[in-house]
Order: sequence, then structure tokens, then C-alpha cells
Amino acid sequence: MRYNRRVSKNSQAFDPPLEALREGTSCMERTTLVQYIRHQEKKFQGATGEFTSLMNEILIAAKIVSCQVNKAGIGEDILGLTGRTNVQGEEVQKLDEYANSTFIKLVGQSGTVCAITSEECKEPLKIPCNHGSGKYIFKMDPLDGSSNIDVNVSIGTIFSIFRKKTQGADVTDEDLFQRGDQQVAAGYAIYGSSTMFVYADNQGVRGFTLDPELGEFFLSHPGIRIPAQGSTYSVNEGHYSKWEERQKRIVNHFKEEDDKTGRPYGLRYIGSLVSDVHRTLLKGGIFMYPADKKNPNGKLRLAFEAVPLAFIVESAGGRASDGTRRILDITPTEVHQRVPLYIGSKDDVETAERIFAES
Ligand code: AHM
Ligand code: MG
Repeated sequence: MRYNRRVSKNSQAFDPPLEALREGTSCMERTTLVQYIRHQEKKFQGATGEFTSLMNEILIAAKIVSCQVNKAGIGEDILGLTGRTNVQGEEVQKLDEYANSTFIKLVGQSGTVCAITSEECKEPLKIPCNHGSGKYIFKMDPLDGSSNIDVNVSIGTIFSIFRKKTQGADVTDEDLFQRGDQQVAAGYAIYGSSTMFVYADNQGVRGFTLDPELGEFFLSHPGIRIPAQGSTYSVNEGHYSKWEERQKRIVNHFKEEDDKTGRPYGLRYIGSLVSDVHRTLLKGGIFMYPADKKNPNGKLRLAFEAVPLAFIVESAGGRASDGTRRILDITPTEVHQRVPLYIGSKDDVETAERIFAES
């Protein structure tokens, strides 16, 4: 398009229209995730900037993975299986491996972490001091829901950050196996119809959406609060025959008619945890992955899935439980420990816990 500008001797004529700058949609008025984190850092006296640097690397890795996920199916041969299985015995997708190595490379070289644990790595990766290790521990599920990649369902990266507890260079079990309530921050990037970054710290939960043209995450969901009660339940009901009686009673409860509590609830189940929890966080309701005959401790991983998502949902006013205990009160004993998960609106999760307790 040709731009028809009249040259004027009056330099004012070339100033950007001030009104346009005041519009809320202008990128100059929107808060980026990096600005938000820097702003938080300034509130802490003596902050070194190490946490901000770590978050910067996480964001860059999320953008790189987002680009690859968006391009999956075209160009490079990135879809499909690697032919390997991970420590859980699950088949590793090429994109799983790509996301895992991207986050490990960027976060591991940032000089801000002393250890990384990942759903895709058997053992914790301890960063040696002479490679510039930092005071944080980074835990991740690099690509949750990856079995859905080939059908274009939203998938995501889930992470949590802890501070090293012990003094000295060695990373000990005390550092690696901290209770979930010791988390400094947690979040997820969801690669969906848009890429979003949901981030929780001691100031609450905020959602940032990636502007693909500017390559920047902008605040789109300030102060996320989960409704106290929802109208949907989310569970893989195909496993019904393998459930204990009390789990069947929980699901039957949400399906019963009751005008007072708005039941029956609708059923929503994507089969990609990050997407199911994202919907639950924004709209309310309950997501469950219970124990069953095949998986006596459930399927989901405590450190890589349950703990970060519990921190996010509870920071937004919700609740997360294994049926009897708050997820954030559990002290882990193994890197790849599994746990049953009930997460979502406070009232709905408490209802599930109440039915669970009535044996
Ligand atoms: P993963 O993709 O990191 O291995 O995670 C496991 C996935 C979750 O995203 C999802 O909630 C669950 O497995 C679905 O399991 P199922 O197919 O049994 O419903
Ligand atoms: Mg997962």
C-alpha cells in the first residue's frame, strides 16, 4: 500500500498520533511476561536477577518449542516416534525429545540452576559448579499430552521451580525431594489455538498470550481465579471397570440430577492433562486421574504434573488432592513417583474427597 504523506514544514505533522498510543490494544501499553517478572524482582531487596534470567530462558525455550509444534506436519520430519521408550516405558515422540533437549540446553546453560529433573530423563541432571550452576532446581514435563500431537490437540510444557535448600555444591535428596508447598513458582506453556503461558508465584496466577508476530508474551488473563464450583467433570471414564467402588461413586455423584448443586455436570475430557487443567482453571469443575487396578498410584507424575498444577490451581483459589491428602503436602521419595490426582474447583474437589473418605 502506498502511503500518501504530505511533507510539511511543521515537524508536529509527523508525530505519531497520540490518541493511537493511548489505545489499550497498543503493544506499548501491554505488559509482557518479562516486564512482569522484572517488576516482581524489584520488590525483593537484594534480588540478584538470577530468577529473572532463569524465567527468560524458560520463555525462550517455550517459544522455540511453540514454533516447532506449530510447524509439525510440514517441512522438517518432526512428527512421529523416535523408536525409543522412556523411563516410564512410554514411547518417546520426536517432539518429546526436541522439547526436552531445548529446555535442558537453555535452562541448563543459564547459570541459574543446579539441577534439572525431567519426565523424559531417568536420573536428575546435576549441573557441576565449574559449569556455573545456580541456586534453583528446575523440574519439567517437557511435552505433556504428546500422544495427541498427530491429531492436533493442544499440548504443553509444565514446570516448577524450587530453591536449593542445602548449603554447598552437592545437590542432595533434601534439595530434590522438597514438598510441593516449597515451590517458588510454577507454570505451563500451552501450545493450542494460541500459545499461552500461565504463571503462578506468591502473587497469584496470570496468563500471557504469545503474539506470534512480535514473538512476545503479553498479559491477557490478569489475576486468574478458579470458580469455587464448576459444572463439568473430567476423567477417562473408559477405565470405569478398573476403578474402586468409591471412585465409581464420585463419578456417579457428578452425573446425578440435583437442581440445588446444578448436577448433572457435563463431561469434558481431552486426554491432554495441560489442556484439561487449563479449561478447569478458567471455567471451574474437577479433573480426576484416579488410581485403578492397573495403576495403583494413578498414572500422572507427582513432580512433573501434579505438584506444579496443584500450585497453580491452589494459587488461583482451587484445590488439588490425591483423594485424602493435599498434593502440596506430599513429600516425594522418588523422581518419577506417580500419584492419583483430583484437581479443580475447591467445592468440587472437597466433594470428591468426602465421597472418597466414605468407604
Ligand atoms: P504424558 O503425555 O506426559 O505422558 O502425560 C500423560 C497424559 C496426560 O496428559 C493425560 O492427562 C493422560 O496421559 C491421559 O491418559 P489416558 O489416555 O489414560 O486418559
Ligand atoms: Mg505429562
